[in-house]
Amino acid sequence: MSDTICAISTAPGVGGIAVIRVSGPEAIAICNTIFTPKTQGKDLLSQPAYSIRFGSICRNGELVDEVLISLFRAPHSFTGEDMVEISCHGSLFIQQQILQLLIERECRTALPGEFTQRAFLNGKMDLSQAEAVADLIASTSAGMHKLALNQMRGGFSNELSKLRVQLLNFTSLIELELDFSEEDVEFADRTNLRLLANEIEQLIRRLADSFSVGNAIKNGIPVAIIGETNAGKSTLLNLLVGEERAIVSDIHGTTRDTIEDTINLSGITFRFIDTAGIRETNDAIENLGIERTFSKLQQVAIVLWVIDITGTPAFIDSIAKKIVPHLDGKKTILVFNKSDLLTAEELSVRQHLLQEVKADRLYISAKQAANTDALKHRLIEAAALPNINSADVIVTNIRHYEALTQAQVAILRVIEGLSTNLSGDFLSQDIRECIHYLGEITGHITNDEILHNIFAHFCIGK
Ligand SMILES: Nc1nc2c(ncn2[C@@H]2O[C@H](COP(=O)(O)OP(=O)(O)OP(=O)(O)O)[C@@H](O)[C@H]2O)c(=O)[nH]1
Ligand SMILES: [Mg+2]
Repeated sequence: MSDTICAISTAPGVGGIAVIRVSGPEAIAICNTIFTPKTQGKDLLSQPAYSIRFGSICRNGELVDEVLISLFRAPHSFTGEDMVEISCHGSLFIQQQILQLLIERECRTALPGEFTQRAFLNGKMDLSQAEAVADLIASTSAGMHKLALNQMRGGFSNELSKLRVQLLNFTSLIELELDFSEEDVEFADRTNLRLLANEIEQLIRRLADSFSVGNAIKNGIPVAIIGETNAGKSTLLNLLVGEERAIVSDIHGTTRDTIEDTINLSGITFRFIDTAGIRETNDAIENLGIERTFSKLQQVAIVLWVIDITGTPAFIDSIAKKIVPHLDGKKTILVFNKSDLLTAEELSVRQHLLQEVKADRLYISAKQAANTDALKHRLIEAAALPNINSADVIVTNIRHYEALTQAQVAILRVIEGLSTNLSGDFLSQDIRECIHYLGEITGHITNDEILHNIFAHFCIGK
């Protein structure tokens, strides 16, 4: 890791200023060769850490820009290495010229996430904290922001690390017993081990359970828009997300595949899923779409069931027979659409439709955007996410969730093994497995593939 890397860290394009970051053993020396300080003699080599210097950068004798240089010295920097941040004017041309100068002086352009990867490898943060940096940058709602911030500041990984170390101590003791197996000694106190295993199991369970909330906050609460063909589902999706995401037509069976888009309502992210309308059809592709509708339905907690209110009661009942069995345990909102086509009197006659279905009901016109604010209100109520405060630990990352699930299986085997007096060698195997999965979360256990997958999704310059 001896090379020095550089990248433009501000968003691509023109801005008021841009920041170019340089990190590595030669960062200060290289930047010193392109920088002329305003005050003579104040070169970068003599610049103290955490200070800013004003000066100019020239290329081939021509002034490129006047810049500010912030300087950090290892190990007290983001990456843990010597670092320089060049703040220049935000012209694309200036940014490219400075980058070019750095590359000519043996700086290498950084890979996505490479600064953060170095921070991780230099022990400045653990892996789950590094991942939180990416989440923080990507956060678009108050909830996502808070969760990412918690995780970046240590979140649950500190706690997991401590328990992991305690487990490691126990396995070493148990493994030591194996060396003295003739003598029937017990170095590892089984009562304490049982207490620790229970504590770990409870923590893992709490973290794994928090994933459904964490995932909803991070990726949006999934809401399926379902119903008969031509009911106006795609019209409603377009209206909710504020753009023409799905094709709308008066032909039955227009939507064949699921279409998803997210919006933010009152700080909550919703992920709406428009689906293929339900009807009897011989069209193979449409039938695949309908199958997909039902499988999507399984994955959501909230359902918007759209009904063309001008349909006959018999028809509406026939569709209900197909849909109702799939609504168990879901928050359902019956959305009677196309109410613009009926008079108030006709509407009131239809109040009894689907009375037997346990759901909220609303009369709207998706086409005329009538009563849709009420619908948004109901959605916010239905979402009812717990308020997160800064002490809450909530898992948002599927990689962590999967590792937690595996760790839980292992620790449950340890608990079981302790109660059946399982021999030390088997016990230590299960403990080691749990240690392994906990280590995957914090980054004590990694391999190049995991690291690559994580950091490849970062922006360049972070
Ligand atoms: N009058 C009226 N027409 C509507 C309303 N909502 C949708 N429509 C019309 O109903 C037709 C079907 O709308 P879509 O949104 O494509 O219906 P869909 O439920 O997505 O249909 P499929 O994709 O075929 O399942 C279109 O011609 C829409 O313009 C409404 O509130 N009032
Ligand atoms: Mg549609």
